Amino acid sequence: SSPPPARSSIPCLPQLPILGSLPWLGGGLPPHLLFTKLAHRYGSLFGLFLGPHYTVVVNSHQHAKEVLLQRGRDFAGRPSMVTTELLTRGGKDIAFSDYSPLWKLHRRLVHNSFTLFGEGTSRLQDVVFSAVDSLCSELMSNGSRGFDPSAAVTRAVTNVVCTLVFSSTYRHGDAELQEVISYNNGIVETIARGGLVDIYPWMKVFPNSSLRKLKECIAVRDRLLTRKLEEHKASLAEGDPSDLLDALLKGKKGGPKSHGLEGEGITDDHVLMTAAEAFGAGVETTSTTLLWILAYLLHHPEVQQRVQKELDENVGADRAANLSDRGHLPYLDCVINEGMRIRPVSPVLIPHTAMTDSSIGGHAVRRGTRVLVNMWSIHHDPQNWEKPDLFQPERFLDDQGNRATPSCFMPFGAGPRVCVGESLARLELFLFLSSLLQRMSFRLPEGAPPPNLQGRLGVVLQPMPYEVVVIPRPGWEGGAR
Ligand code: HEM
Ligand code: PLO
Repeated sequence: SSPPPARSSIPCLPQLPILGSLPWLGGGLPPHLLFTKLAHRYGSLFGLFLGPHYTVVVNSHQHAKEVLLQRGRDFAGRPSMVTTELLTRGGKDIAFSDYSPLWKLHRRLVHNSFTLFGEGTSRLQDVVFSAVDSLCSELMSNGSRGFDPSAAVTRAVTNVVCTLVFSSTYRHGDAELQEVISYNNGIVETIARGGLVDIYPWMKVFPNSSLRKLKECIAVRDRLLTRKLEEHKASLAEGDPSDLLDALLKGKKGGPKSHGLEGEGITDDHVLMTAAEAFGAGVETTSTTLLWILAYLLHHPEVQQRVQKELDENVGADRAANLSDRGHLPYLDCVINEGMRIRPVSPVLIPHTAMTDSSIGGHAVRRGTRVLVNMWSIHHDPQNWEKPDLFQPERFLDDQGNRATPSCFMPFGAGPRVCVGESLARLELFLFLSSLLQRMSFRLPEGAPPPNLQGRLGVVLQPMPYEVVVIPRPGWEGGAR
């Protein structure tokens, strides 16, 4: 119905009706690797048809900056997808909702609430500390036995998010906590098996059983969150909000009228979807990043030792590291950055769309075009990084030993759609890793192979399961101080 998109001179893969470029995509590679390979053949900026949808793929950091920053507004739209429409009640969330004045207001409200609860306050730190204490004792309870750390890490991160969103803290084995974890796992398994880019929509007919499971998990999620929401409404008091739900309920009262918006503005549905998304985004990404970093530390014991030396020299063993130590722990920051560079959990970000006619690299791009930013290829481009496939945290230090962050490092995206949880995530990563490495060392179990680093793409890029042995460091045998 709509006119064919202007392809101008962006090189484009061949296409057939209905199938689009599918026959030329080869078999099986996940999108970030497939696009990196195609970029060698077609150039770093190329187009293809995903079914009927003309899609431009950006593989260089210059073009990524145009799309995300310089013309960020033009490309701040999101395409509509069947599964995410279900997940978000038709886009009443932040991440999958198309650009609109209401989305902007909503995003700002969420951002302000995060600032209130996380960034810069000691509250988040206390919340993380208590989660870290139980994580440490849980990890150490395995003695010298090898075990898969992922369940414990997920539980700890989930606990942090539960406290921030609705002020609940759970003990190990709590039924409600288990419910949150299991519905979340169910959604993760069914929503996007090969990333958020549906490359093979025509072959991979979404099986009915998956759709049923997705709907069931969403129903469990909604029941739990609705209950929390009602409790919060009933107890909403004057004064400072005590968690994200409180803050959203209060912010919502500011109302759309005062912002000159038509319609109903921010509704209960929006509040609910935001809470749900804070969980999904907060848990999957942060726990996966932690597991990637642990996997690399098992491959590089010398890096682990250097972090521990930095902690010993700047914090000591008498107290837990805290946020005020961050400035004195540059190497730990480098390890975190290098982990997110070499294995970005969201390797092609979330799909963007052009909201108006615009351009990339001087080539015209029509309104409605989908744009994928391949952060994987930017983070592995030998023009940006020396030996990009090696794990070398020092690359984030300059000659004087100070932190240096190259502008082609964008694990959280950039511009109007940049991750709203970035500071929260960085805080959590810092506090979790500093506490863990201060208290214990991670080793491979006797005779076990080091973790497979290839990764598998679900809704995020995850490491394959692996096992560790933890060894308490002197003074921390009991897990906590
Ligand atoms: C979006 C990365 C943690 C909430 C994104 C995007 C990336 C990203 C790449 C998409 C940017 C784009 O499409 O251009 C990460 C990483 C994290 C992390 C690497 C941790 C290591 C979090 C946390 C939260 C969060 C802790 C919230 C509690 C969101 C939301 C969006 C988003 C709501 C959608 C923003 C929008 O579309 O406007 N994140 N994220 N993220 N993230 Fe994160
Ligand atoms: C994870 C499962 C949850 O139940 C729902 C959910 C909400 C937000 C999504 C998240 C899932 C996966 C990771 C996403 C996040 C938004 C940003 C984040 C896609 C599907 C990124 C960029 O990785």
